[in-house]
Amino acid sequence: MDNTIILRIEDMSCGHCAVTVQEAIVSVEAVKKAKVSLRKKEAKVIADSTVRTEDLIKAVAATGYRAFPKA
Ligand SMILES: [Cu+2]
Repeated sequence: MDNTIILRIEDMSCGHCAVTVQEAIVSVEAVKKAKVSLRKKEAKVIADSTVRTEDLIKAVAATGYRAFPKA
């Protein structure tokens, strides 16, 4: 079963930021797909069940942006 995780992303200011965040999220092993919306300040992540939200947040943080879990 796949998990869908929504993250709130802070500090993005343009399309490049969104691409950077998206690539960081996709680089996390369990992630299958990620879609980042600059307008909504949100990332929608499809991942397998082994995914850990904190790993996603860490991957985003490593690129200089902040991610927070969204219910
Ligand atoms: Cu930017």
